[in-house]
Amino acid sequence: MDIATANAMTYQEFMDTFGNVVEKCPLITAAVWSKRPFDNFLQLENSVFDFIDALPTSGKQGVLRCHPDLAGRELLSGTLTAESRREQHQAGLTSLKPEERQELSQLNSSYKDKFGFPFVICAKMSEKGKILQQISERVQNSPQQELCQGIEEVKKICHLRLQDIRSLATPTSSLATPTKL
Ligand code: 2AL
Repeated sequence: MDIATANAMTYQEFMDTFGNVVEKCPLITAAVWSKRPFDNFLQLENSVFDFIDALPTSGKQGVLRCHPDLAGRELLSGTLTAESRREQHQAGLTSLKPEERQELSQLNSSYKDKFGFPFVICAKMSEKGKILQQISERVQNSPQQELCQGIEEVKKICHLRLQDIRSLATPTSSLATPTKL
């Protein structure tokens, strides 16, 4: 897809395409729509990041809370978003051994008890061993460090989701010249 196609989208098309670039935070996409036209995808991405950066602490915590646990309840019940399912699958979290799942579940709980939001990491840039190591280490951090780190991970996830959308073929329907009868 090219940026001209994104710029030409109606609000609904834009939401259907970009609504989940930040997990379960369509409000961010809805706000960014009014920044069109974008010169390029980097500018679109930066508009998302600027919105997140401008949020107060409670808003950033809210963004983190919209993320499902890794290998958590939603994965087991099949209720993850399509993007999240692909990411968790790619990191090997859909094929954990029972003892690995239990370890991650305990670490997820300890992390949430301490910080009040879930552990967030860009799963596509990690694999299960690294994720277990990272959560064990990051649970020792301060709340401020983890708020910043978690938001950095949200941005990495968003960057890769935007890349996936960009690599989609430009829909021919929006470019096609109407057939003359
Ligand atoms: C996720 C997710 O759903 N996808 C990803 O990369 N990370 N969740 C999380 N808690 O880190």
